[in-house]
Amino acid sequence: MNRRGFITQTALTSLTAILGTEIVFGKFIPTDYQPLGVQEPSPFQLFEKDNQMVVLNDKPWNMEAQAHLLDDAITPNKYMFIRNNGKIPETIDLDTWSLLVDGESVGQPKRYSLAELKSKFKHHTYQLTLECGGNGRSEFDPPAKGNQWTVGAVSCALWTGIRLRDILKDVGIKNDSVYVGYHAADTHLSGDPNKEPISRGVPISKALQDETLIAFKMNGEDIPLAHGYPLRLVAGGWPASASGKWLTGISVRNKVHDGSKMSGTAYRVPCEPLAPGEKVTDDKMCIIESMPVKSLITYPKTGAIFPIEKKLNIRGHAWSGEFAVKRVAYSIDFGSTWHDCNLEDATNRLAWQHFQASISFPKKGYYEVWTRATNSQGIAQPMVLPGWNPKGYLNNACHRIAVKITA
Ligand SMILES: Nc1nc2c(c(=O)[nH]1)N[C@H]1C(S)=C(S)[C@@H](COP(=O)(O)O)O[C@H]1N2
Ligand SMILES: [Mo]
Repeated sequence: MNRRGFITQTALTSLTAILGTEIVFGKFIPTDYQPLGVQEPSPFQLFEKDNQMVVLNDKPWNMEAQAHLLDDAITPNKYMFIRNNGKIPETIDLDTWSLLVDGESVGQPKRYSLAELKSKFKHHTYQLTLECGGNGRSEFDPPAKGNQWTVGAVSCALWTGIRLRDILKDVGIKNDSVYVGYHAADTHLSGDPNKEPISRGVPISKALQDETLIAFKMNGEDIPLAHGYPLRLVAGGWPASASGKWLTGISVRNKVHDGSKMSGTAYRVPCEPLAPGEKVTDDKMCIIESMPVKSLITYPKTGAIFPIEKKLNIRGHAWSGEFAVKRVAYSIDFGSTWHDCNLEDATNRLAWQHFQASISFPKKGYYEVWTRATNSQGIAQPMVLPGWNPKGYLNNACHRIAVKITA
């Protein structure tokens, strides 16, 4: 590493040779940063092909979108990532499907049929951001086990359902309620019927928010099977693992819910920062709550080539868990200087916000466009990787795309 913390001239010369064009702001590349254009497979080679969802695992099914597929303001069903911990329920009988509300903090458990839920309570629709806690995991070093999500495990669909709060009121909950845990109809990969693949939830304060829904529609239609048909908990802005699919039960607990994947390193991060690879004991791990501030460039697709005459209009989305995003800025010089994008307000709380910017490039060559969002608390995305943690959660580094500008 040289003293300035930037890449050496020798390294820059070889990168330029690989890219076949000048890296215009190459002197600003931080040491240890590998430009996107020289990674394998090359974004410039992939650009023409590759316009599909990417399957990361088929046992269980897990697939993610590519950034450019998430260009719509509202994520269409076909571009919504799928994250399953167990096996999708095989048969769903709508006539017998029911939701049981029980737990220590409920006096008398109560069971509702689907028809009762839909007729008894008022319907609400919100656009809600759901991002997997492990989105961005593939970048961590040392690597973390699990699905190697890049940037596409995030969605912002329209969800219609009833407020969890309204049901809890109907059942009647005690003053000692602490947490709401979900139970679902998917089955454990081991085949053991007594094991739940996942049973997480949210603290009572989150459960009582206006936007926390028990949903039966996604984008105006029945929820697709992979996304939780016929009933799903949706707690926007939190790790999507809190939003139980194929919902059959809600337990109102007088302590933090202790269902499957609520302990150890599952959906938990060190309460205090760790050195990469450092060991940590369970009692020093904290449950992930509101997701961190983040942005995604959805146009252009990484690997695009543009002529220098025209300005490049970039666009994308930004979100920040429970908070609003106040600023999105872009950089074309590896983070040395930043320029504001236009940023829209969200349609409702917990929905992502759209940004655009019009960029002129000083000369032909290789560039990276980076975006960085800052939330209402003044917290901005880190330029590269944030704190290492054993399961590779919460990578909210600036989004980066590679472009070539030609004469
Ligand atoms: N019942 C059930 N709910 C679940 C899961 C699951 O495996 N089973 N996966 C969770 C996780 S980890 C995520 S990221 C989201 C993914 O939601 P999606 O597949 O609809 O995008 O669902 C959550 N809800
Ligand atoms: Mo997840």
